[in-house]
Amino acid sequence: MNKIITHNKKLKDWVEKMARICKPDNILWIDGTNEQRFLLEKEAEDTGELIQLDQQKLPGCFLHRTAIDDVARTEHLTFICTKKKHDAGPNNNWMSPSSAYKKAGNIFKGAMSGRTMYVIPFSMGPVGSEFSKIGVELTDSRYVVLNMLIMTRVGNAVLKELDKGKDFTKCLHSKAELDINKRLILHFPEDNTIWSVGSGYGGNVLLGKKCLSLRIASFIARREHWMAEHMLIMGIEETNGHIEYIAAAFPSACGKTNLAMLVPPEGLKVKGYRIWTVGDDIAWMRVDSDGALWAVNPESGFFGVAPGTNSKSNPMMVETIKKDVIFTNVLLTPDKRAWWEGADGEIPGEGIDWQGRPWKPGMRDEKGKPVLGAHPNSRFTVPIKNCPSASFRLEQHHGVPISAIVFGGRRAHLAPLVYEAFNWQHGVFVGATMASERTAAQVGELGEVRRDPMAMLPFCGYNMAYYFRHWLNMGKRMPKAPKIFHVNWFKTDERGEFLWPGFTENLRVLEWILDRCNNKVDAFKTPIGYVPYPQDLDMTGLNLPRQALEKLLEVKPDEWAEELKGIKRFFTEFKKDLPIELWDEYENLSKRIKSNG
Ligand code: OXD
Ligand code: MN
Repeated sequence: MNKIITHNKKLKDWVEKMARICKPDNILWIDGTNEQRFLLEKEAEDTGELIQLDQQKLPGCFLHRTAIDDVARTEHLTFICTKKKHDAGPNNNWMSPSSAYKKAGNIFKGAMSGRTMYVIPFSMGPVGSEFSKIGVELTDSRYVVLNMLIMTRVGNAVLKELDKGKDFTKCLHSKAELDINKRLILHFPEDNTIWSVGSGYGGNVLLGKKCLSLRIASFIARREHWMAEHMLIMGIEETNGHIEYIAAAFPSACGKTNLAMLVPPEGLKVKGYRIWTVGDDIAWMRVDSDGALWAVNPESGFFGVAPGTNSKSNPMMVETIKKDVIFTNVLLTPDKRAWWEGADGEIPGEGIDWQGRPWKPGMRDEKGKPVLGAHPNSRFTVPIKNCPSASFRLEQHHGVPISAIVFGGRRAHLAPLVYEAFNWQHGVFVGATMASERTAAQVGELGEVRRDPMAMLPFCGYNMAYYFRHWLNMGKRMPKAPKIFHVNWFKTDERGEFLWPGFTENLRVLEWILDRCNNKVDAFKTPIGYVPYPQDLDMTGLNLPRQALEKLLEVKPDEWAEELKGIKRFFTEFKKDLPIELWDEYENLSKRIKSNG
């Protein structure tokens, strides 16, 4: 054991107890220093866990490859382990804590023998802030340590907080044999504990992220009256220096990261907007003494999807990932750079693919399908501070005040480009009924609607009916609640072409949202909420036919009547637990649609 010793007896006892189960050869406390990081990077290179990339062009950058059956979050192996099954709800897989500890305990037994157990004390949120929570992750993976150093605030400052007696989330991870049949991602919210075994994929093993900051945090947040949400946070600054912040929730693959660091479109350049990125994935929000909702991003890094990242989709990210990056499962070029499908520039003539095999463009597998250089879920991990638009308020203990909450989904029809909820309760209904249509990129029936309330379906650490109740209660605690909106960047015409150009142009919609928050524009009342008058969206420099805009803003009662059936089916799953207010909102929407139909 190296010399960092905490005075927190509970922590010391727990580390010793876990070491007795996992039987590592050594224990190393991670102190957050660069010296220790360099040593670990060197060791990881020696073992082949990391490949160093061209240090002239990509300083501080490395490549890692996971096992080929360990490339994404494994939701079917992810469990919420509460004493009562009912508390996990119909939205989660459930296992009783006793059988979960027993089952995983058997896999953890001796799993770290021949390896070092790293002890990573980390803070989610600025160290010492009222918003923040501390975790300690024990892991036998250097890759996890090096990623946690990017994604969270790690080291002695955190131990000092623990010395004050602060509680912490006990996070235990072992790669074990990286065997999918012995892989479990277990959450014990009642014990403030996470056990993850048998995986090396980021979303399953960087336990500060989805596991702590969403599943465990959502459970704690309900008890402590705050909110842990799957949301980006961004600021929009006007030329007079005034900044308004929004938080937005979209299901995976709907462009959250791109929106969080949007570059204003050419046509709006004269307005001098500047975007500030606070976070791209998770928001922790509290009611502050001013009665408004304030948000921090608990993370300090991005864990972004590589494919499709380029100067058009996300120019800020292209700048961000030029140094200090750990790439996972991308293509390695002969000149030691990282490449992925949809990257800028020319397609490399050859390379080593994400599975470590020689690769050339145009290769096909035995079924005739193109062989990809990078896995579709290949990732990069990079510090937020590398991002040119990183907010100067990232370390602010109270975060940023939120003017608007934006929900969104991928709908070819139905949902207009943007609409505003009538009030908080109606906004909760809008979030609770969020849905996306399956795209060709996913297995299953094309166009099938998948409900993903508040984009939290895979991340809510308890029964979602209680989560909806919590949202309703939070509205009552806020004299200055943010307004709630819904956007849909993905509406298509009869030929299936997108009607809205998206990306940078989305700022035009955010502009309207903020105008509504500041009572600057009127809106058109429809059965589903307030929709913009076409003239209130600034279209300067955008060649969008008037007809397309009308289609984008259209609300069709017959489509909504169909949607109501899906909503009813979904709500019914929660039986009598579903807050009555949401059924009231359902009835009200139904009546409004009938009287408009
Ligand atoms: C993510 C996700 O990785 O939502 O952020 O799946
Ligand atoms: Mn996410």
